[in-house]
Amino acid sequence: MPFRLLIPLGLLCALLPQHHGAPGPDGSAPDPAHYRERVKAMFYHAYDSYLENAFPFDELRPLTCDGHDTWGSFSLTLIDALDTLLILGNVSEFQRVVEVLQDSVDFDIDVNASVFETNIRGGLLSAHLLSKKAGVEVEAGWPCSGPLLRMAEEAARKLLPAFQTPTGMPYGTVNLLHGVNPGETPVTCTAGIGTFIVEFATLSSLTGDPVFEDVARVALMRLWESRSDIGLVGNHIDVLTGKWVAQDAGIGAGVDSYFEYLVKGAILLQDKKLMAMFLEYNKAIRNYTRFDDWYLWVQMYKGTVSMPVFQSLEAYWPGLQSLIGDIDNAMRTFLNYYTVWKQFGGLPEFYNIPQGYTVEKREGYPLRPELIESAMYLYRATGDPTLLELGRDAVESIEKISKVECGFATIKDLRDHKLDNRMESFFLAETVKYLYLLFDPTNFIHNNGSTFDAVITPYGECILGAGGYIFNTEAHPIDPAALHCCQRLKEEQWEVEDLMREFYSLKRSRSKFQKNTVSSGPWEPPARPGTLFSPENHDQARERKPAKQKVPLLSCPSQPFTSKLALLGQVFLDSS
Ligand code: DMJ
Repeated sequence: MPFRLLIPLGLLCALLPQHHGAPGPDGSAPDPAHYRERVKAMFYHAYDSYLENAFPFDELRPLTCDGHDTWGSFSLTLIDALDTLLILGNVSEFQRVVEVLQDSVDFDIDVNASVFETNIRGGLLSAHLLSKKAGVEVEAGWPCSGPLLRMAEEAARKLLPAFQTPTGMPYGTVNLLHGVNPGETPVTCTAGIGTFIVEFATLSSLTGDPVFEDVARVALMRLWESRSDIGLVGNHIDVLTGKWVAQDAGIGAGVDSYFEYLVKGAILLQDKKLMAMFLEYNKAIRNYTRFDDWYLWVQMYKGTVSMPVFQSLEAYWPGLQSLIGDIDNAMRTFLNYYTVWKQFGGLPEFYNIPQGYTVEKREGYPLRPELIESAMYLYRATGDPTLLELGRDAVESIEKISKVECGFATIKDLRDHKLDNRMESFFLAETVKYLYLLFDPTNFIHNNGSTFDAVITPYGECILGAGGYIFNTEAHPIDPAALHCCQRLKEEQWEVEDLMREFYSLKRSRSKFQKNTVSSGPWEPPARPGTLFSPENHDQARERKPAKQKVPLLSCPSQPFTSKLALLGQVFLDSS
């Protein structure tokens, strides 16, 4: 289905920032050194303002120069920005922040937090693994122990009650003190279920407790088993019944990082099964959703187009394609998306492809990283200077449109550059980091294995820092080598845990387990196929829900799906 883009309004061209940034010496490509400095200045403008005006709140409000809590109440921007400090070379500030976080962050709080966001935005695991490189004096036993690891583990344990469902797929929200609230919506978006394996498997490897990797794997398997006959997954699913509630299939909002984690989980864990799952999805996605190197939204059972829309969040896809070596397709899709950036000087949240214009109420650009992230990966793979040009355009645009005295503000509307009083934590965690890495070819993150650190741990010698870092979906790098540092410990502990599990499962009656399904009690292993996930148990689980909750509320962490419903009304809602 060929799409013809309409020519953008002349007015828009007048509003677009003009590029006066330094080109390369021959005038052909942007000068990386110049842009590295510009990106650093961007980071400190926002970071200093957060510390001065917003800390200890989660986020900076750049228009009113104050702060507010958004996703938790644990200084999220500071945690999210921590490893960017090291990537920018600021070891002293990294060390200072590690101290500050240990003294100030408390996860024992009566707050309803998004399970997905709390997991991905916590850069604690990465910071823990990078702390030696940053000159932090690490304790004996590191990287298998350490204060940041303990904090990451504590936060992750707070999320475990969400996985205690008949399907093993997690609720979207959990109270950090009390567990899952009674009456919590059982409808979670696909990404909110399938975006745990990178962090949770790392945590299991480092701590020796398999529970994290186990729950993440079960959730991934349940999604896989829930795909349609034509091989697609929908957008929201009921985690008690396993029934799809929103049946739009695509690669963007509500689904995105599920696909990302199949690939990254496969690479991190050298897990062929995860890669095989992704490759199967990839086939179905190409068959049903790809048109002229754009990706649309289709009905998951029929493959019919439900929304001919490109979403800003989808711009991670070319980067993901590059990770599986599909460079030609990745570049073609990247160039499609880059035309949209050029049209508006940013990526609108939704872009109607046939009309070649924004979608009503989704004209904003909250300074998202995805297109820059893809440029960074593709530049590593190809060295194509077009990718640096996107980086240059992004720096120029963001500085011109969104820079204010107290930071960088979300662009509410790319058509007139009105601003919103918000600076999401991913701006410092991802957008700035990927920009810097795009322009910094010798950054330690790009290490190709030519250097490494040998570390003596209580479990033997272990190699770290050799490169091949896997970024979680919030751009927190995980050193894959670290997963092998505590291996011996892990295997021994897992054997003991397996024995204990066997012992306790003999003692525990099934009815007692079911009664605890929505509780804040200690974590219990989720159901295996053919056990708790049976029609009989679905009915029992349903009976426990309050009667008034017949039409489940939708819960998606990064973007309320209801906005999309209101806008386009083309989502298949099945409340029968
Ligand atoms: C980030 O929080 C993560 O990348 C997430 O997966 C979705 N996108 C936002 C930034 O756009």
